Amino acid sequence: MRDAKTELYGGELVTPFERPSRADTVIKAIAQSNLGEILEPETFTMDPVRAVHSDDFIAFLETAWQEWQDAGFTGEAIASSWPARRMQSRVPTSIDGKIGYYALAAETSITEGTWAAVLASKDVALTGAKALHRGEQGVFSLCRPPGHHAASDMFGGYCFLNNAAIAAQYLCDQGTKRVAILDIDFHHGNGTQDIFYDRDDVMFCSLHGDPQQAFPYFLGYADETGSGKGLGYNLNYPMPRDTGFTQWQQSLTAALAELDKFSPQYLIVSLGVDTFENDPISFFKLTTADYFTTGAMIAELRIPTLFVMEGGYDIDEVGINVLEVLKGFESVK
Ligand code: Q9C
Ligand code: ZN
Repeated sequence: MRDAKTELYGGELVTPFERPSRADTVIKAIAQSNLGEILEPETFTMDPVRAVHSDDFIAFLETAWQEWQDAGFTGEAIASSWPARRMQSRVPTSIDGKIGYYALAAETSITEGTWAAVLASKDVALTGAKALHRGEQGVFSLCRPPGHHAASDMFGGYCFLNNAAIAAQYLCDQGTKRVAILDIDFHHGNGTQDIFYDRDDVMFCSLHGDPQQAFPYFLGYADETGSGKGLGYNLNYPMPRDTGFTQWQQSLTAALAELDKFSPQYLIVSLGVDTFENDPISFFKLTTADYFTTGAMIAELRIPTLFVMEGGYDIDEVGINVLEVLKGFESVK
């Protein structure tokens, strides 16, 4: 399996921040703990993926790398043209045009192993959702690539298929009436918000860097509260540069109170630890100890919870920080 070698960052192609070693350090930290059994993912059908993403988008992702090579390009597949303001948004036939149509940002390259990794990642999320549905109280799905920026027909921000949304939809498809998604990644979960914006059966709450200053820039404001019957079921808590745990925790407390009122049967946590003080691409100031407190606060809801891995790019600390969230969650009995 070949991982992407290029991310467009600051005008240069650099080694992607979202890289395979992130998962290695997380699995290593968890294996050394005694949190519980580590399971291999099962393979699921595409049905729950098709319930969240459009058929044309799925088909695009599946063949993009082959089409890029067939076009004679020698670098990794990356978008450089979009349907911007007042332009037509018909889907072109050329891969260079198509990738721009389906991209929401240009940092994320597609390469040989992308589609296989993306499929494996959603299977990891679905395996976790199935375990939750069968009665587990707490499960962690070590997904990579991450998913929360992916919308029904858009990829970007290192995300292709929305793992948390697919897991939530799977639970709905099993007859669940109310699922909540709490997104604590540094970045706003624009994809998850967009997928469930007009629904009242899946509540979405996100704590994140103010979109005026932070990716994804064009979504994540506090006045985005849902539409139609989904009005009131989307809650955003944007926070400024240098936000530390005292302020962040106030937003978490507020979000947890709203989630508690919604009374979901299952909680899915989009777990990014790029809120860490030393994260190379983010601007919050959480410490390792804060992650334990965060996990314990989430556990106080006493709702069966699936943690789905999103971001976190300080490779040396991503494992311990994720582990602390899970240990904090497990500390509440
Ligand atoms: N100057 C996740 O954490 N970076 N994705 C844009 C802007 C994209 C992060 C750079 C960051 C995506 C899952
Ligand atoms: Zn992030």
